[in-house]
Amino acid sequence: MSAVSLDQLAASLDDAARQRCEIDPLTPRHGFSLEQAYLIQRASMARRHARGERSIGIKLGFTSRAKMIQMGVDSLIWGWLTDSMLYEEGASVDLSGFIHPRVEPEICYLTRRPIERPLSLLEAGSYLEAAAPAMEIIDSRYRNFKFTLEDVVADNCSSAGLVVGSFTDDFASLANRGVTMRIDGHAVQLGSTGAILGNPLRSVVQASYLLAGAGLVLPAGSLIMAGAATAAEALRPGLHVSTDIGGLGRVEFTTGAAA
Ligand code: OOG
Ligand code: MG
Repeated sequence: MSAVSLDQLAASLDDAARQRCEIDPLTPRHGFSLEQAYLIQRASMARRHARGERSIGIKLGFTSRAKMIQMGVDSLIWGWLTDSMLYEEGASVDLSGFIHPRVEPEICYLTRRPIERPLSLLEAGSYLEAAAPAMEIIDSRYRNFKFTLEDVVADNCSSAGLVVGSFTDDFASLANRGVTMRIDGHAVQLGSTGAILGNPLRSVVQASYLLAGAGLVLPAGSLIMAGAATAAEALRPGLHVSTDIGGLGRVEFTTGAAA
């Protein structure tokens, strides 16, 4: 770790996100540990909270092999979601707020009880209220979307946006459902919910372990994004994007016209 403080690294990532300006990965110059990366993530969230943003839940990353392979990393990670990242289903998303956004198909869970300890797979369902088809809009603050595991954790796991469809409380059997993401009607990613840790409910189990390890409690009414089932696709203006998930239905949004 160089003389630059974790707070300064958090500030450079936060500024990059606000100015929509990509930066070089931090680890080659500042070499920090995974533990320090989560401290940088927390410090960058503190800056968002100071500006009035509110946490609405968490996201898991790299819960599928497709994502690990696409990004060249091999460990599960987690980050924070805030109210400013949430887009209405069907929204027109203005891409000028992003650097080089990508979209990926996900499942979003809504918690019913506070998650305050590690949960088993059998217990996890009773901590949830509902599930919805969702898409995450990720946007790395790093040049060319290239990073190490520590870099991406420090960057709040590329969190930038999420679009969540209608919730259903009938989410008990989502272990092996088809996932189709379409851009302008063309299927661009096909997969299965089974690609997410074999069963997306395992993302909730993993989240419970990660939260407990960090000494945190996730309040009832929080969102948990389970992680992408497939690789991500680049976004550009003027697109219609949809994802269909068996048992959950469709979620869609458009990207605003080019300026
Ligand atoms: C990191 C975020 C990974 C997922 O669903 O696997 C992620 C990235 O790909 O930039 O959100
Ligand atoms: Mg994701």
